[in-house]
Amino acid sequence: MKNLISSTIAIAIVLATFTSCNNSESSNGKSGALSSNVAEKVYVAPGEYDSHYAFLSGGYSGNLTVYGLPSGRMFKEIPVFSQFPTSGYGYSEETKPMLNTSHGFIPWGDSHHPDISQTKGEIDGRFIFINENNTPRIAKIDLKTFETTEIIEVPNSAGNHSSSFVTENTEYVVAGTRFSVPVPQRDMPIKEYKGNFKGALSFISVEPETGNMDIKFQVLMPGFNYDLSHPGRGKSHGWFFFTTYNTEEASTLLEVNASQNDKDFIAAINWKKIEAYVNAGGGTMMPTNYAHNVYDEHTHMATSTMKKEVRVVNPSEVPGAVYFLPTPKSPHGCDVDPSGEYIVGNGKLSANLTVHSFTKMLDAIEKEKFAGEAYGIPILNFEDVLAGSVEQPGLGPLHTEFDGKGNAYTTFFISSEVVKWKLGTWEVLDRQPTFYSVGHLTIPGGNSGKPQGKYMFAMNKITKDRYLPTGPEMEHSAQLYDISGDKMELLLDFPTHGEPHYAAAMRADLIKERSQKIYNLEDNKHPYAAKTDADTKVVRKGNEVHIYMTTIRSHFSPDNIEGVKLGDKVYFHLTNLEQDFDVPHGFAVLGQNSSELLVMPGQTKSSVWEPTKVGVWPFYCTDFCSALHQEMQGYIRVSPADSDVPLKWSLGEDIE
Ligand code: K7E
Ligand code: CUA
Repeated sequence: MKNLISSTIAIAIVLATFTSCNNSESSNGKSGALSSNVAEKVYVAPGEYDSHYAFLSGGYSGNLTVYGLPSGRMFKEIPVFSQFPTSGYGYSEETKPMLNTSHGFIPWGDSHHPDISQTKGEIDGRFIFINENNTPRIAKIDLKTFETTEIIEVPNSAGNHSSSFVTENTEYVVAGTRFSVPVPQRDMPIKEYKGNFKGALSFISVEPETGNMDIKFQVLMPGFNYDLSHPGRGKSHGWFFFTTYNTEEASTLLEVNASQNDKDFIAAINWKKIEAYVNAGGGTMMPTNYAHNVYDEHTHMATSTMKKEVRVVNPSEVPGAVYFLPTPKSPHGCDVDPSGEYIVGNGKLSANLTVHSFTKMLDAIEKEKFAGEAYGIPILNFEDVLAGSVEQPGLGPLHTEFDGKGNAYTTFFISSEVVKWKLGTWEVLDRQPTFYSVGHLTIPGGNSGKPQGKYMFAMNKITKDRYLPTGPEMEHSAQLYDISGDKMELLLDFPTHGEPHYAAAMRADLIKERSQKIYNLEDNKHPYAAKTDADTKVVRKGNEVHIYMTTIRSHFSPDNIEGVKLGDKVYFHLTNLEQDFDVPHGFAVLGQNSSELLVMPGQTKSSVWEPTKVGVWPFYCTDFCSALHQEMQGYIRVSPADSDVPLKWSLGEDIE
């Protein structure tokens, strides 16, 4: 492997050198002219805007990062599945419920595939969804506020990887399981996996107006690994496609035992048919447990509800809804072209890239030409559904995206390159090295019927020598290419955060116009909000002390508090009275272990503090908000548990 990678790098460097010399327009044969020409293509002058947003999954950071293209500048990290002290997400009383699951409070996640909501097959920029792989969940981020507003746990799933991809009107966000498990979970010998474990494919409905998610049904499939998925679109709208591996149903040493079969499958699911069955009362309600967490932007609070049952459907109940398309060999990515006709199976261990035809698939189903069946699910003949194959395009294909002009772009992990090829003729048109070992790639509008051409970026697993070293670990690296011409042109390297398996990107205009500037203070329905200084107070309820506090440049109200005792649980409820764009205030008190808070204009956030020592402790604003930000501070006095210091608070006068 090491040798392979180093020789790949050597080839890559040779190729890169060759390319630069070749394209150079300068008379001295050096690449200066090329560099400045390329620099112009990614240069966004100070104060000007990027043309595209890119949302990169954070992998094991559990979050989502926001970038601008073509500059590659990072704008924001949106906390999703992980506690985030930068904003207080997952630490504040309001957001803790977002991280609740049937396994209790889980402070982290492993996110892989963001996908933007769609209307009529086009990206609409309303919401972005992302999966959590480890403790299966799907999150929704509202692109008006760039806040995570909903997280739903996915029961009966394990390794929620073939997720989260949306259908062309966002009817569903779909979540498939990578690991099959006993369904329902129970104590049983691992060696009885084969034939007994199940793979749940979950169809989570998205309410058109509100975006509210609900698990409509789960299809309980044979115990394979469901790796990636994509929706049908256009003519194949109503179907969903999942790659599988480990059709051998091995439970140990999968690197050998799951690579035995010459072909695994792409599972084709006619979800419209199953939906109709379910709407007519079909399926079975199965007792289970999963959390559904919703953030309300008026109360500024999240609530977590435990759901008790889920509807499951066995494929045998709905004849004609599920088929298997033989696909060589342990396919990873499952990608559908913008027309909906071609389904690309990226066989990791296959020499050729296999492309299936949706039309041929329907035809073979119509004629009932089956090669056999697996657990009652018909298997189609490979030759009957094959549209064509790209012959020996590279080594280790992982993922494919499309430019909407009839071209496809596939990443090759082992040969470290992106290969452009033509749909229909299957000829290779171009190849460009990546640095190094590319995983996913993204074209804006990638998972839609209307890709938004021009740029493609590759997300690479190994960074090595691309930047100044930062110790043994380097952040992963992305490479931006211009794909508007016949040949791909490398424009830019930029570092990414965590492991950005996949990214969703789109033109900036739609999101930019809808972006919210403040929360309206009048609409604030938080039960502990103080909307004017007159509403501020301190209330004791047994050993709980609730401080209703406001912030405005440049003070807290109140800023002197006495009467708190050891053993008290002190809740600071901060309402930011500002109504100007981008003027948050922060809050932190000495010894606080629940993280600071960053409170947006018009918002209320709460932090709990359990003082451990008697004394007079300062609190301050953590965000440099004005020329007098350093003056934005106060004191809270903590007395012994048996003290009789009365509860008092003030601003601008001494507590007497
Ligand atoms: Cu990294 Cu899509 Cu999780 Cu391939 S996956 S690389
Ligand atoms: Cu408010 Cu600094």
